[in-house]
Amino acid sequence: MAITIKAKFKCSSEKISQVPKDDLKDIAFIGRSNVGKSSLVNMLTGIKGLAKVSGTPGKTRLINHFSINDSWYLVDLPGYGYARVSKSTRGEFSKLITDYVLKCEKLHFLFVLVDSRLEPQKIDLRFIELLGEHGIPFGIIFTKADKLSQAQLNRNIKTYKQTLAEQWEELPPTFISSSEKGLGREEILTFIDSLLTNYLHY
Ligand SMILES: Nc1nc2c(ncn2[C@@H]2O[C@H](COP(=O)(O)OP(=O)(O)OP(=O)(O)O)[C@@H](O)[C@H]2O)c(=O)[nH]1
Ligand SMILES: [Mg+2]
Repeated sequence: MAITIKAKFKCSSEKISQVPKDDLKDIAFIGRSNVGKSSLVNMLTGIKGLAKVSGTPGKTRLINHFSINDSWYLVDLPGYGYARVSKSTRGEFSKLITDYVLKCEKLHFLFVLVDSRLEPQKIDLRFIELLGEHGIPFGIIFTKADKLSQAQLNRNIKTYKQTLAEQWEELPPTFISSSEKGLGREEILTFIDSLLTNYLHY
């Protein structure tokens, strides 16, 4: 049975001092520009056009909060790894991203999206390493699964896990998604539910 949720746009923030001040928890989505973060937000909420999607990387520039069932926030973040971001961007990850991910107390869990078609990308591995250094709880979602065969998908995920295993004793939870096909929706929403109701601790 499809899970129905009530989703509403709450606000866009250009700095972390602007994020909602209530005590609802954030479940956020990050990854390289164009990996499919905003598409996944739309697929999970079931509302096309809730988050803006574009074929051109760098579409999402702000931190976008969407309230879900009035009880938690789903957060669509700007991507990293796209060269033409603002001039004030220093280093590989923008201040907005690092401020939010490393300092924002609302953040409860972060999903890092990686393109299931590609071999492990250095920038994603460096971002994941940063999360590890700061003890940020995260999982990985392999996106755009509709674009490759089941055999190729399995091969790529196996390679990814082997790469992570070189750095990590215990692998993070992983998920497979296709926003085109609705794949992964139930599994991801059920996992989020368990995070929020404390069945799981990360
Ligand atoms: N085939 C396929 N295409 C997808 C999927 N998810 C996203 N796309 C396409 O990938 C492109 C980028 O999607 P977005 O959701 O805007 O990506 P984003 O990660 O939010 O990008 P930025 O906001 O620029 O960082 C769009 O052309 C989407 O239609 C998917 O599951 N399958
Ligand atoms: Mg986006």
